[in-house]
Amino acid sequence: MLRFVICNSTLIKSNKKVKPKMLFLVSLLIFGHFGLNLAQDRPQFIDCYEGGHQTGDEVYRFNATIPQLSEYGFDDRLSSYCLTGNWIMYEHEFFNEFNSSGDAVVAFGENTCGDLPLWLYNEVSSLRFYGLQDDWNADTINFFNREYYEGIEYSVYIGDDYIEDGELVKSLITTGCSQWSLYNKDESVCVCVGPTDQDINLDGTCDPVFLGIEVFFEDVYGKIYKIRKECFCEI
Ligand SMILES: [Ca+2]
Repeated sequence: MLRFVICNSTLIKSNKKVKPKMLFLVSLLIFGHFGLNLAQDRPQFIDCYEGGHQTGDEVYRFNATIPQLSEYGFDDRLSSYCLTGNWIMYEHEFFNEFNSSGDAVVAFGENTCGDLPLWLYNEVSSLRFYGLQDDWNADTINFFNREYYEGIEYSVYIGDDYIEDGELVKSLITTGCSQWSLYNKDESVCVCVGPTDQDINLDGTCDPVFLGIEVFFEDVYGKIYKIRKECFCEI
């Protein structure tokens, strides 16, 4: 039985079996950047440190999806980070796709730093961003083939489109402030996802929205066929 807890802007999921499975969302957006120019591009990067509180002899900067940190000699070495953008750090290689009991940490923000929770210290083996690389606040919807944003991120959409493999979608993340309409093939089902007006931050940005489709949208689970930017579903 999974536990799914949302406290303020911190999201924790854990599976209390022999090896706990946890997902930890750190919101780092709230303070300190109210004066930003919203038109400014915000490329995504993550600086990885071996020691806590951004210490250690070397800093590894990544700005791309890294399925195997071992290729960079940094497997199971990450303890703290500084980043801009939307990043997920996974316990196992290939984004936990082949390990159903893997842990993961989600962190997002602008030029912000943090330490991993102790249960992921020196355990991270893969990492990736979601959304657009060159502007982490751009409007996107991102689909994953496993619950909790693990496995293959096989689709990123920025506008209206059709999806061929909707049955594979197990979870999704939206970035930016747009909502999205998800339809089944005959459009008899329509579900809107994404932030609401109440979710807009003081600086005009929106935090990512994380959704497990099986949990939240049973009607459209396994049947997503069409995507439209903005919400067109009748309430
Ligand atoms: Ca590992």
